[in-house]
Amino acid sequence: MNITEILKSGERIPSEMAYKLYDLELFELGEYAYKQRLKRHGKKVFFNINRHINPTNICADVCKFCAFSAHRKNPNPYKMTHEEILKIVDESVVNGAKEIHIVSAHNIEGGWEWYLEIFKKIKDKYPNLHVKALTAAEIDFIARSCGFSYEDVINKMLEYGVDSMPGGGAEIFDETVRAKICNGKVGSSDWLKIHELWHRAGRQSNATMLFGHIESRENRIDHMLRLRDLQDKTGGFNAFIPLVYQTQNNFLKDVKFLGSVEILKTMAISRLVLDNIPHIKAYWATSTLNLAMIAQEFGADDLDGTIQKESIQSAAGAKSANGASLQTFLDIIKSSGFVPVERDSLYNEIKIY
Ligand code: V47
Repeated sequence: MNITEILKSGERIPSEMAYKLYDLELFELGEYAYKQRLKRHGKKVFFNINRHINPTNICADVCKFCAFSAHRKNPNPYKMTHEEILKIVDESVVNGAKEIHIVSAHNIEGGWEWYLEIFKKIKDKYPNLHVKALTAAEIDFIARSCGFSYEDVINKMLEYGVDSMPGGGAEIFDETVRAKICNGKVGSSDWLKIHELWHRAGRQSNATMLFGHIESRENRIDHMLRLRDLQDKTGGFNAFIPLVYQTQNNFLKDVKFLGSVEILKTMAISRLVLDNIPHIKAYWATSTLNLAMIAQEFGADDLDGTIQKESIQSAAGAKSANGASLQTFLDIIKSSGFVPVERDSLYNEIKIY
């Protein structure tokens, strides 16, 4: 069978054939990806009411794509106290947040206790608030800095109340590209190993892919296939999140903005290749809300959340610093002919609007 026949059949795309997907036209890819999306989720567009908190931007690593960490293009270092974090959590709960998404830079001043004890404080005060926290990159950093095994850190996460893991730090798994863009950060096989351990502990997580910088199309397919292999083993990934690289205030030179056709092709291909991951998230902070809505017709079914405050992508040029309102989500989803569905962090439906 050739690639079009495989897509028509709806069978799994063999790994070697997945590399041919980018040769197809956007609308052909979109048609197959949309069919898959409709089969799984109908016309529902999922989102949650959440708040992102980034407790520090002082980072031991120097990822070239990052504009968030404090460096000479962003000379504004900060580190929050637990009291400051709790105050933000209090405000977020008042504003209706059901999930707190906490991701930090790599900063061991304060020890592992500073990273983990805040989760216990949040859960003691708000037992039903979902804490999505600690990327595999942070877990690797804490383990290396404190002489822990990955299992040690994961056991502490379970003890201190982390509910699920975000998908950050995956970047691009290809080792050559990785060495160029984020040398010294968690390696690809360790990123996958940490998620595997988390899944084996009975918990769920997401997986990201940062694209649109110096990676090739082949690198993206390879990234998706490595995730598909792990998901076959564990089933623990909820969502795949292709993050569109934002180009400002960082140290990756000569990168041209990808353009919507390539972004939508990548969304569609991820829906087609990742036949075992239930959700494809068009993270509106990196794609814009408009393109994230168009992506709903090219395989995606989720937008992430209202966020309230966003620091990582907006530092690099995205227009996401102040999040989006619930009403904005409802208006754009409905006017695009889809059905807004507020979900919890694990994709249980809370309200269909
Ligand atoms: O891993 C850093 C990315 C990620 C840039 O799990 C950039 O639900 C674009 O992982 N342009 C952190 N992206 C954010 C993240 C995330 C976001 C939303 C939802 C979830 C989830 C996870 O941000 C990092 C990195 O890949 N990032 N710099 C940039 N210039």
